Amino acid sequence: MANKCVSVAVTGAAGHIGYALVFRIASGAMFGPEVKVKLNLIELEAQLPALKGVAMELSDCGFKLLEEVNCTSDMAQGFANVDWALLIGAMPRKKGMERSDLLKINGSIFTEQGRYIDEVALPDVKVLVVGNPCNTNALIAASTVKRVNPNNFYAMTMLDQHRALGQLSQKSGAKIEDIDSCFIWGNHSATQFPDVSNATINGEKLENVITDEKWLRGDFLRNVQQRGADIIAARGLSSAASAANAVVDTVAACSGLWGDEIFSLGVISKGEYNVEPGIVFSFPCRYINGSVEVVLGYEHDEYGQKMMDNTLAELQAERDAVKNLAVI
Ligand code: NAX
Repeated sequence: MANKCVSVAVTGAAGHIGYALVFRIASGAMFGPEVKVKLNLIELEAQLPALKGVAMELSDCGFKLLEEVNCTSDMAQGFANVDWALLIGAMPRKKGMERSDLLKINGSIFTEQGRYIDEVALPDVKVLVVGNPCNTNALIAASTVKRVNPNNFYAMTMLDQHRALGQLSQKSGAKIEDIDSCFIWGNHSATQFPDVSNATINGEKLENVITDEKWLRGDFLRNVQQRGADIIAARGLSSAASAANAVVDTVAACSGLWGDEIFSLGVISKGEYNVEPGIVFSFPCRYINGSVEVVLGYEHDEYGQKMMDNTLAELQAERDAVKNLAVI
């Protein structure tokens, strides 16, 4: 019998990822079969009719764990008393749009959302930013808060980790469950560093199983970094189900449902691995004693350090751009 209830806000809930996500949350995939859920679905006003359709379908699923569904374009209502805020809605880059325009528009969206979350969400709310550029959007939202702990703002890189595992599994023939310790460092972008230097396959060092170093530093890297573009080229639409699955896994891992398993997550750096404090950077993380912590002790060789420096430089440039635009 479920007693506990978790309240979750989802922005962009009528979008592609939102539509692939909300049914899985309501089914219990995110918090387990013992926890009821209340969904606050937030959309732009123009999308409220479509969102109503999503709510109708949720009602038609007979989910036993679903306590309540609220649809709104009002953030004060949508973020009120939530335990989790999943920030998926964002302005996509359109043809002819400058990068600075995109950062400015998303800057104002995530500043506003951060402020509302700070005002009306539960004090220990956790926030997962998916809308791109997700690391810098998380930084923008976290920079607005006074009451909520900014360290509770995360950027999603679980999808990149899953993409890397898929590639390694296909190359080696090993099952996903037999591959360990492959993590994503840095930005959720083409500069990300999918790092296999600490990875194992069936307990054996990965580089002893996949000996094709040219592939590891070539196609593997490219396939993970460019997977989003490859999916768009194949499907004509961007990743949605796999992104939603990564949201489910990230929140589950950050809620302790993965035990002490290590996973990739963008968090505000406190200077770990010589990453400039304040940058939202993806590290190997673990849930410990009720919170998420960066796992220390991994080492990088010269190649790995170059990859780390490169992705950090991109994140610093994004941070400087939003600073120059007076977004933060
Ligand atoms: P869609 O365009 O299908 O849906 C976005 C929805 O958000 C739309 O329904 C729109 O009305 C809504 N929206 C826009 N601004 C809003 C606001 N201020 N408040 C509330 N709702 C708002 O995009 P979708 O395919 O669902 O992707 C959503 C975001 O995820 C994009 O920014 C995308 O780039 C990003 N992604 C991030 C990934 C990651 O791993 N971090 C991977 C997948 C995805 O590319």
